[in-house]
Amino acid sequence: MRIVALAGGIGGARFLRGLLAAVGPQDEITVIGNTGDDIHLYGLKVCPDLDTVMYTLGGGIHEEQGWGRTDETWSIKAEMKEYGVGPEWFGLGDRDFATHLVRSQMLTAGYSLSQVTEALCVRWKPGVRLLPMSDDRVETHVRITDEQGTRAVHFQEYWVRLHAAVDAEAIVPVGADTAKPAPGVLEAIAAADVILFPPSNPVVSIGTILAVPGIREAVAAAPAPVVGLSPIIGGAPVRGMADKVLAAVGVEATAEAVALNYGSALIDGWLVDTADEASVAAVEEAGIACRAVPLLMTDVEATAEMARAALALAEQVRR
Ligand code: FO1
Repeated sequence: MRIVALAGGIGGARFLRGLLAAVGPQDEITVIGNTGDDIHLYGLKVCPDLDTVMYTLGGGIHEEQGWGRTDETWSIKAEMKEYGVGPEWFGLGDRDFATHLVRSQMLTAGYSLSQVTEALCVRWKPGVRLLPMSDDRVETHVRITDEQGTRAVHFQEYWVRLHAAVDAEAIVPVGADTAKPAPGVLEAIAAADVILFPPSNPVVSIGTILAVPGIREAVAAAPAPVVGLSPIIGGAPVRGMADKVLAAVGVEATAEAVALNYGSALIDGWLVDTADEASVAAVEEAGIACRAVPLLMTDVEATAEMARAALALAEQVRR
C-alpha cells in the first residue's frame, strides 16, 4: 500500500512513528513535510519540521522535548552569546547545528531542498520517503499587535519567543502563492492508496502545505481516500498552541470545527477522540465519515492503534 501523509513537526512525527509500527515492510510511506516553519539563522537554513520527522523516525530525537537532538550540548550557542549574537530565544544545539551546516552547504552548492533532505536521510534512515512540500522558500509570518504596535513576526518568534501569548491576527505563509510543489509531491498524491492528515496543526502545518498551489487541488482530486486525525481533544490542542492560530483563521478549537474547516471536498474521513464522541454526528452530517477512538499518542503502540483506525476508516470510505 502507498500511503501519503502531510506532516508538521512533533505531532506529525510521533504519529508517523506509530504509522510505521502499524504497517508492513511492503507498504511505502511518503511524507510531505511542512517547510513554512523554516527559519534562517546565523546564515544557516533551519527546517524544524523536516528535522523533527527525520530525527524522530531515525532515533535521534530528544524524546521529552520532541524537537532537537538527543544528548545535545550547547557550546556554539554559548559562544554566540559571548559575541552578543542571538537570537537567544531559539535553541540550536551543537549536534543540531551540524545538520543545518550540511544543509546550508549543500544549498549553497546548488542542490535543492529535496535533494538535501534526501541526502540527510541517508544518515537517518527514517523508513519513509521524506519530501519537503516545496523547494521554494515559504515562511509563515504571524500578524500581532503588542506594545510595539501592529507588526508581522516570524512563526518561530511567535511560537517560541512569545509562546503564542499574544493573539494572532493573521497567519501569512509568505511565498506560498508562488511556490511550486517539490518534485515527487503531486505524483505521490496522485499515486497514493491512502492519504493521511496526522494530528498536526491544521493551520500552520497542514494548512501551509495545502497553501502551496497545486497540493490542495491534488489531494481533493486524488482517487485515494483522505483521512484526518483531530489534533484537538475536548476543545483543546493535545500539545502546542493550535487554538491560538485557529482563532486567527476564525475556526473554533474543536474537533468538529477543524473537520468542517477541511471540508468534505478535501477529507473523506475524520477521527475524533472518544472524549469528542458527541461531535461524530455533526461531522457525518457534513459528509465526512467520522469515528471516535482514543487519540492520545501516549506510546508507540497507542499511536499505532490510531494509525490502524485511520487506515480502517480509509478502507470504509474508499471512493
Ligand atoms: N521549540 C521551542 O519551544 N524552543 C526552541 O528553542 C526550539 C528550537 C528548535 C530548534 C530546532 C528545531 O528543529 C526545532 C526547534 N523547536 C523549538 C521546535 C519548533 O519551534 C516548533 O515546535 C515547530 O516549528 C512547530 O512545528
